[in-house]
Amino acid sequence: ASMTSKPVRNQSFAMINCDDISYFKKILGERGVVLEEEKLDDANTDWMRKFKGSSKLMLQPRSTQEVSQILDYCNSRRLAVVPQGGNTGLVGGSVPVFDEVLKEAAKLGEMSQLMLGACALFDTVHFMEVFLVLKHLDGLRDPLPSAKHNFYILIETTGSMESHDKEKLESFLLQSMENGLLNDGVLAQDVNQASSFWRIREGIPEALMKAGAVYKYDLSLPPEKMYNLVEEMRERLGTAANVVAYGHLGDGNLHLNISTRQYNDSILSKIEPFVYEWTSEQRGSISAEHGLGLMKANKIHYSKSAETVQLMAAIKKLLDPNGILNPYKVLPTSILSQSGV
Ligand code: S2G
Ligand code: ZN
Repeated sequence: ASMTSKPVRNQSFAMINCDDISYFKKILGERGVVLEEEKLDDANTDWMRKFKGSSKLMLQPRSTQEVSQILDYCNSRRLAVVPQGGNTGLVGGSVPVFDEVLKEAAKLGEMSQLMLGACALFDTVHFMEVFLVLKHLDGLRDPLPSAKHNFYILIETTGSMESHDKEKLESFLLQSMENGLLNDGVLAQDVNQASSFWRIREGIPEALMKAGAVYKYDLSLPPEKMYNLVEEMRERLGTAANVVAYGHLGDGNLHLNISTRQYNDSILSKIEPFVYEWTSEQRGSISAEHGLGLMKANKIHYSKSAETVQLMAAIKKLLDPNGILNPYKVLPTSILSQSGV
């Protein structure tokens, strides 16, 4: 079901032809040029199965040199390109809108080594990840602990001395229970128990996907206001939908998920533009983690001033003068066409 009115295809973009295919085969070899319908079908469809493109070609470069040859050629031919990593995007940013050429990043040797290095760095840096699992998780009953408190918070810290971390968390837990901040708590005794806690948390989006249609809103809000929005949405939707919220408290990030059996526009009209207006009134952001993609390209004004959006379009114009890179995304089509990208 379309959740976003589709833009009009930019007619300044060329359509691929057989000369293009032969050129790409020359630089990537047969293995680097994917034309099979089934593989393309997967790459054209996003993780939520909400957004679908119609690309007829996926390229698999294995070096930054091949990437640069592809982009240079596509730019000269005005072929639009969608770079794609794991295709786990949630706002229609990772898939083509029309027949844009798909450029898969997964095969990039040195790039993935670079990324792995960055993740290793992540492990040695102090970070705290918490989340609230709010009530009304009926549809997710299976994976959740039997004791249904209203809110669950998962705290993970890491540092250079495990015993010190454990001590800190133990005293935090005891103190918080003594002063009534927490009703109950449990401390993972080893990495297996820690991962089983994460499995509960990370199972929520999966469970919601299995429960039917999900209207997802990834918002930055003042933590003290987060739950007001959940309550307001429950008020607006009543029994027509299950309002579920979780997220990253430390980042002020609420994942508001509205779950129904199937998509329908009357539910959508009760959610939008209300949820964006509400967020804007709290001076929050309509995207905290997932980006704007296609879904929120025309919503950026709820969180960014006109001057900022103009500046973003000017930078895009500088770096991508023909606007071939992942078109129709992030910025409003009106601004993109004004700046000629
Ligand atoms: C999360 C991923 C998917 C979702 O679980 O923290 O960022 O449902 C999300 O929003
Ligand atoms: Zn998240």
